[in-house]
Amino acid sequence: MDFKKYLDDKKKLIDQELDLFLPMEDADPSIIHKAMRYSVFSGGKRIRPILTLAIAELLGMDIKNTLHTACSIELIHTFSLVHDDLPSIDNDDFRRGKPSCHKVYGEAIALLAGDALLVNAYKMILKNTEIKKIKKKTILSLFEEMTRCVDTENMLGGQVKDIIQEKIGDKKEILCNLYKQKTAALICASIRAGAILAESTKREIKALTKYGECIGLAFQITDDILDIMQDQRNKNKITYPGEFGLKTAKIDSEKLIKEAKDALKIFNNKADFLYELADYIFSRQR
Ligand code: GRG
Repeated sequence: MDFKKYLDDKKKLIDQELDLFLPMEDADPSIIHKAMRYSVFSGGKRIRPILTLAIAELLGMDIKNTLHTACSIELIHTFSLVHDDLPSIDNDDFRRGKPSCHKVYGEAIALLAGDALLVNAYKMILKNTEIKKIKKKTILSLFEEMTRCVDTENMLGGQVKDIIQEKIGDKKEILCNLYKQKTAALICASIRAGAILAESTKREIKALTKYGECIGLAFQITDDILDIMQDQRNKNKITYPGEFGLKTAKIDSEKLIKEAKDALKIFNNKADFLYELADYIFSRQR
């Protein structure tokens, strides 16, 4: 398969759908809508929504019926980045090489734009009610999946741990738990959302969850490795390569990628994209 073309084609579909769905820039009050669109269309790779589409497609679902759910995931991702960059959290002036949302629109508007992106993620899940083929029960399961992912047991809790920097206990365990909550949870939810939409079997969802957990953890370790190699490291933060060295971080990340691929065995040769994506996560440059 042409992996790059697959990514590009799916990214276009996702961007079109997000553009159709998000309030127009001039809708009153325009400043928040400008801030939301600025953050959504600032050059993200769309890995998470592409995963939702790819899984649903793998399980036999028509891609056009998966776009609302995929875009909802991207809106949650963007909300988390806007809030993460705020001066009171990570205080990052740049995101994807461009000034971060609060640098352009101010802290108060960036905070509210993040809130609005999260609310719009839920609105987008609700849009699935317009698709006859999607059962109400499935939409409820999607709500449950997203809520569990954002809640304090996952992203919000991970973000809190990132701020308070727990020091008591086993360092590897502390860091891996934080990464699972902060980063892997949304990657895993993107995958599980595709499986939920396609009404997958328990065996399929178990295998895909394992795949998601492994690539999710590898994704954050690789992100930290790239921070060090590209000299963008936050020296106040404990990270996997910072604690255990670049070599160990690379070895452990590679092990996770292998574990992820092993989980795909039940799909025989149908999961080409997922194998390639696992390799891409480890070898990407950003
Ligand atoms: C109330 C602050 C608050 C929030 C929700 C902020 C938060 C909880 C969670 C965020 C956690 C976070 C920022 C994790 C980092 C994940 C990560 C490695 C992001 C980069 O992902 P890419 O490379 O980004 O897919 P692009 O730019 O391609 O979209």
